[in-house]
Amino acid sequence: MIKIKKRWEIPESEVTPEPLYRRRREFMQAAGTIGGALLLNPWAAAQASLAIGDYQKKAISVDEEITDEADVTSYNNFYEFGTDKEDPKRNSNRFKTDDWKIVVSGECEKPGTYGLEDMMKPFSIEERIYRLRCVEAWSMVVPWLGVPLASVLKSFQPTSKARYVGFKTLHDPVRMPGQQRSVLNWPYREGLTIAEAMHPLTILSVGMYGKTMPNQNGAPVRLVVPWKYGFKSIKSIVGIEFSETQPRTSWNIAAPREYGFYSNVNPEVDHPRWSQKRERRIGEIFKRDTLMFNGYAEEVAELYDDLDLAVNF
Ligand SMILES: Nc1nc2c(c(=O)[nH]1)N[C@H]1C(S)=C(S)[C@@H](COP(=O)(O)O)O[C@H]1N2
Ligand SMILES: [Mo]
Repeated sequence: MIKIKKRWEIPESEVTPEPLYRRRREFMQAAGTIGGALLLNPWAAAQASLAIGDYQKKAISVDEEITDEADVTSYNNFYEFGTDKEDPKRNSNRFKTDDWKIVVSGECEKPGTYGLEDMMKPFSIEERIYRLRCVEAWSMVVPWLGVPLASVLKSFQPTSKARYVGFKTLHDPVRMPGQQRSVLNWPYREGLTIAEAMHPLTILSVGMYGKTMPNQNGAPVRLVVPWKYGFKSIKSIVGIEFSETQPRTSWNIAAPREYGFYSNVNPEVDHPRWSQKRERRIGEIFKRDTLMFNGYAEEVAELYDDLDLAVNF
């Protein structure tokens, strides 16, 4: 059977740390020998080997070099742990994400409270590796581990009234000390149209660099929406709500003139206070041109055929 790869997918052998890859092959062989009847939870298996697998930067880039892991995990925006780029790493080291629950509500047939592991159980390791560009004033290329958000959302059976999906971060000022100050209207909220949420490039991510998600990057589960500015990729998700009307989003509430609902990467539309034409790739000295939809126009431009992107920024 020949599987045609989408251009953002990377062969698993190229991004999987060697020990994990070998263990997975052994696991597959073991599963094969007893007729595939092995009742091993692939999610648990992935977690176990990911914890062991020391990511070796073996990941050969398909078209762009992966950003240094140390940079991606030490230069962060995560206001729940402070507003400086160095704060999230420093202030999140004791954040516990055991027994994580997600409340699913609104326009769907299967609302309820789901444990993260149960939610992820149906998905195999093969679905979990993506290397995507992410962009803001800085940009990076990260090997995310995750599943298409669409696969997860479909399991909740959205109704025909579900035109949007809203997301919420944990609100717990004790565990997330940054929430003791009202720099944003807590909890952090984000949203997507149902078409954006169902797009195969929208990822529900549980890890990076062959490991479980570091706290500062949004443990235990976050969105990755690679054709949008970074703030759309909400971290530490505890709520998913299907709705008929457009959900409110934190940055739009905070500064509606500066941050619209769509927030697609668009070098042609300036932020009111700065140009969005160029970006600095972390680890590089010179800036580079920012691409329309962060280089994913081929995949996502059709979602916006009917929209004036200067108005719907
Ligand atoms: N809950 C929550 N999610 C969040 C943020 C935040 O402050 N809180 N910051 C956003 C912003 S502004 C960016 S640029 C990205 C940064 O993700 P990274 O630290 O993994 O690079 O996370 C986004 N998700
Ligand atoms: Mo950001």
